Amino acid sequence: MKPNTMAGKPSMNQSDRRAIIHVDMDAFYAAVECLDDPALRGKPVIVGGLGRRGVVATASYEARAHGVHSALPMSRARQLCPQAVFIRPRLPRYREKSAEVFAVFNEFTPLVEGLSLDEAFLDVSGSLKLFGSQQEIGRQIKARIKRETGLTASVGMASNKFLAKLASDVQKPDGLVWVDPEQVQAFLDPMPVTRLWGIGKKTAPRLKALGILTIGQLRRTDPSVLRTALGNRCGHFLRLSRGEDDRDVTPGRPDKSISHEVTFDQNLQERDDLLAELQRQAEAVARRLRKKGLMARTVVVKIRDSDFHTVTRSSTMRACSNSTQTLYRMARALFLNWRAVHRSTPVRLLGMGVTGIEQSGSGHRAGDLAENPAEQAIDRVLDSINRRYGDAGVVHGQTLRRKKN
Ligand code: DCP
Ligand code: MG
Repeated sequence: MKPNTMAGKPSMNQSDRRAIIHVDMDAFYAAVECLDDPALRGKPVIVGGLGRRGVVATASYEARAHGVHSALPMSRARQLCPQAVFIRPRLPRYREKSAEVFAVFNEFTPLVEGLSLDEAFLDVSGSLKLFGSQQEIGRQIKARIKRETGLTASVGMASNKFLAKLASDVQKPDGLVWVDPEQVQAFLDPMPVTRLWGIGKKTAPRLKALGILTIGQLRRTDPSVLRTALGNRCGHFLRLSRGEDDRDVTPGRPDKSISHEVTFDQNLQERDDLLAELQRQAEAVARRLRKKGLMARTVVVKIRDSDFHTVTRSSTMRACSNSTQTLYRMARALFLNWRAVHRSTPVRLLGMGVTGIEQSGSGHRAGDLAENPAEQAIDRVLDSINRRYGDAGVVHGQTLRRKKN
């Protein structure tokens, strides 16, 4: 990499100079099936539950050409692509291949944060002297994955997690994309605002009403105008739109706990605003659990007030869950308990997460246990829409729900 100064604004630490790589395997389950049965190669292959209420876990790119994608009901997939080969998931085999992929990662750096069986962030800042440039490392990782496992990966390389993850996606499948630190703005500006984590069903239309469709347009908008649409998270989105993201690569974290939190630009006091944020976080946490085929038993809420007092409250359920509404109801009760004794205390930071994480027996179908089937169906539909149109594109209608109650 050229020794250069960053195009973007300097941030609080030296995060801009880090070398972060995001790797995501292509059509992972389907690719493993094609590897193990060469007769499947080049054909539409659909992996998922084959029962009456089964859903698609993934589809080969040949099947995607017919509109088949993850989380689609299997009955619909059969209509769209009847000629496909339909296969029940073999999770133990995918775990085996996943371990081979992660073994490659570990040859390049100990700083590997696995997000799911087929996806990880790597911080290779400390590996540059040994292996050459970040681009050289990305190329080598991709080549070694192909050689060791017979599978293709898409690799994104950048100075932080946010940019690296976008980069791995832009040329999928078999992609290899480096975001030049001098070209961050050119890379981000044409992308739709929904690529910014947290821009969803409620915020995207508000931005559209202001004529803001792309990240570039958002970045160039006067913050005081932007605040009318984005409220308290305005600063967060502006930082992302400039390509700034200080999050560290945290090895080994995800399977012990999954959480989300946000520090507000200005302290929040309104009960409904706080609950809406909590709902958003429950949505993100539950979706991540479902994507990884996991369930959790304990819900944790974290609250920091305007005096910097931080409390965490947790509650453990009798059964595990990965349902958005179940996790939200738990988090809501914990938060309202706190609020009952802190009536008008302004909140500076709010977060929710889960611990006590277990594999869900069915792999990727939510709710082995006593969950409400209607809520499971909603989760499935939202997962499917969000997977097609970008994360956090659609969320549960907190406002509607409130009125109904
Ligand atoms: N998966 C699942 N159910 C989902 C989403 C994913 O069972 N709703 C499983 C099957 C996927 C694997 O997780 O193969 C990895 O998920 P990805 O989102 O990375 O999707 P793919 O790897 O299949 O495709 P690609 O990354 O090429 O888009
Ligand atoms: Mg993948």
